[in-house]
Amino acid sequence: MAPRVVPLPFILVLLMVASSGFVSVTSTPIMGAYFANWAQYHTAPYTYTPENLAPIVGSLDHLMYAFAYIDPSSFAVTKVEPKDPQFYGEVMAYKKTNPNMKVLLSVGGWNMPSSIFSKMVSTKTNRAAFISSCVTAIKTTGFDGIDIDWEYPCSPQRTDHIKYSCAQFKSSTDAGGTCPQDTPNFSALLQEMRAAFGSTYMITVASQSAHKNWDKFDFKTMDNYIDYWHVMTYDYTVSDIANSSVTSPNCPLYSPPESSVVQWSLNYTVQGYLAAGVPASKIIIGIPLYGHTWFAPGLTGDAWKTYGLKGEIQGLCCGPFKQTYGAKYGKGCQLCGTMMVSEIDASGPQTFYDKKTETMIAYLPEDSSDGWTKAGTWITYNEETSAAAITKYAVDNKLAGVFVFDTSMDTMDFGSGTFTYKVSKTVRSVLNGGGPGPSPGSHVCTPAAQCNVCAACCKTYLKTQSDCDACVAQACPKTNVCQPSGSCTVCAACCKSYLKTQNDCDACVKSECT
Ligand SMILES: *[C@@H]1O[C@H](CO)[C@@H](O)[C@H](O)[C@H]1NC(C)=O
Ligand SMILES: *[C@@H]1O[C@H](CO)[C@@H](O)[C@H](O)[C@H]1NC(C)=O
Ligand SMILES: CC(=O)N[C@H]1CO[C@H](CO)[C@@H](O)[C@@H]1O
Repeated sequence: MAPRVVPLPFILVLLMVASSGFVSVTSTPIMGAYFANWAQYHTAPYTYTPENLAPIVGSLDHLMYAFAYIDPSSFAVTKVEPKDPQFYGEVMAYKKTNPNMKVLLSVGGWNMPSSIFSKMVSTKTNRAAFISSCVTAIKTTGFDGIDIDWEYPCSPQRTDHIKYSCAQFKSSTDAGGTCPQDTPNFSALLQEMRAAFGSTYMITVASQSAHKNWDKFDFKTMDNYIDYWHVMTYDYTVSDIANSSVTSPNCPLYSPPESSVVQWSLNYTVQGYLAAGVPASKIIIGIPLYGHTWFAPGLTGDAWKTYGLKGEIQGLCCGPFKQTYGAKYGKGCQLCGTMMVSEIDASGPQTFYDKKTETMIAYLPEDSSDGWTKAGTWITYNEETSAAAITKYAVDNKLAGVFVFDTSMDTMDFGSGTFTYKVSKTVRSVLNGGGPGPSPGSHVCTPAAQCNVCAACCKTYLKTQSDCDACVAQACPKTNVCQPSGSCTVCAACCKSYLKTQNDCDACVKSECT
């Protein structure tokens, strides 16, 4: 190749880009996860507290503790659950295991009235009260920053049905946001937060996936003050509302072709953000660890392997959700029309991977073996294959990373009652440049959705299992090599800089990587 003369301005631009930190081609993308403080109320064996985080913290860069609220009169950030102070300490203690993990306190969430946020941001005095309470919370607990989850600026009036169990509800009326003032006021909050936080503490914003809602963010201004956008790229459709009768995907990577169903997708949201000027290097996309369920009994053959099916009102949810299209609430999560990945696994449904949307469809032609989920339950969800495809999309589009919502919903080993985190570990593995983490003892080549063998063997021409096994035997190192600065050939959970010796590495692999 002839040497090329690179014009000076181009070099200057490169240097500027490199020094501003916006482009960092060598760093591994970020893996984030939300910890849910209400998962302590999941029924056994799904009960979830900070101790259950142990097998996954080694894979995480960011952990968001969800949620704290805002006191409606003082505008101070406040705890929600009685055990929060204890849990804060337990979560923070994991920084000894993974010193690089940043822990953020996430404020808001769907159940916190939008009107409180709207009022908090409306005056400089209220904002200052909130910000100083955040600084106090950070200093007293050791949080690395604050994640703002306002759902959402300019939201309409609504009634929140807060679910504690199928039988127990609290309903509160949310006056909604204030339009158009919420938009500049939110930016003002972030600007003042950044002034108070300096560069020491992080600020992230959990943001909207529908155009009509993200339009209420002043992206360009807000982006000056925040570290990352946690884009909530899920719940494109839900079933626990009165008018959602048609089966549709929860978190499709690409829009399904069926014209009767939701035409939004993760790709639509990400491309929309990019077009609106949000830098890819600040976008962290979300993968839900739960599915939405409809009741569509009597489907035979392949009839269930599609979207746009007409659901029926099953009537097995409780209270205000009884007349919605959500199928019976998950046994552990107790949420109408929702099943956690662990609950879906436990129900043992038929599954079909829909390549067009890169999501899984599941169906129960008969009552589940655990006796909970009824015949006729149709489920849309994201498991390992889907998570790998979405994570690969994040990598290919040079996004900042991926987060999961939430850790309590990932896979479990029901025998031992421990969480196995198969979906989260897949995300980590693909972010690290590998395929999904190896399932014990088997090499599975599914190149289209990444494969769970070493990167050298993720080749599309490896069509059969025996080709795959042969490639693995030849190309993939047989010993566990920890090279955290480059790529290591062990599962992501063991790629830690403090694993200095081969023995430490092998011991970690033995305990963490199956
Ligand atoms: C249900 O109604 C809400 C409120 O009118 C509307 O925004 C939403 O698009 C409707 N959903 C469906 C699936 O028709
Ligand atoms: C992704 O979104 C962009 C922008 O909306 C669109 O042009 C493109 O076709 C989408 N990709 C797929 C595979 O649907
Ligand atoms: C910066 C800004 O636009 N502030 C507005 C916040 O909202 C209040 C009322 O809701 C307005 O009076 C402010 O002008």
